Amino acid sequence: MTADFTFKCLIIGPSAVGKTSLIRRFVEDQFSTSYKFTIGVDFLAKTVKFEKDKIAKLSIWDVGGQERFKILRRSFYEGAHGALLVFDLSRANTFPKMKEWLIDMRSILEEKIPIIILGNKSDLLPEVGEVINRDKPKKFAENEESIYIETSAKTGDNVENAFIELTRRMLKQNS
Ligand code: G3D
Ligand code: MG
Repeated sequence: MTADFTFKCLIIGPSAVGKTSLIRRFVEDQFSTSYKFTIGVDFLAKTVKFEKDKIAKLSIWDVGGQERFKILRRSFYEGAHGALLVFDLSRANTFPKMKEWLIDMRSILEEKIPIIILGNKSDLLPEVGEVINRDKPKKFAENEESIYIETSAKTGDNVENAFIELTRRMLKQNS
């Protein structure tokens, strides 16, 4: 089957929030703690069925540990149709850092693309408690005409939903 749409999706956010793990969970339905590959920009593709007989192909780009190499980011951002912005529910400082990523992306992309805000590692909430007031990401998402979703790459909770919701928004913007 050929894809009706092909979308470039970015996954961005500070390091160790679970970007690589989220992609792996979504694309391969796996989680492993010994899998460390992010060198440069990773790229994985997956097709998503969004209606009966309709499929979209997502190419998912992970900026990886290249926070330092600003110069590489232009080609990373360019041509993107949507982005998942990730912070870590167990580390409060990752939320403000995630916002800096959005500012960085917007400084390069002229068009306003759909974004989804992800609070990842929701499985740790019972253990670490609420280290960040979750009204904040909720409000932030509302202000950005986005939505806030809590995910766990470890258990798989909401991971597929997040990608499908982004796909839905990219379709809306591009059809
Ligand atoms: P990054 O790609 O954003 O840098 P990684 O993040 O996917 O490499 O994940 C960083 C660490 O967080 C990894 O732990 C990974 O196993 C863990 N992690 C990712 N997602 C989740 C999650 O949803 N829940 C929990 N509990 N842990 C998660 P290590 O120990 O390998 O560094
Ligand atoms: Mg990574």
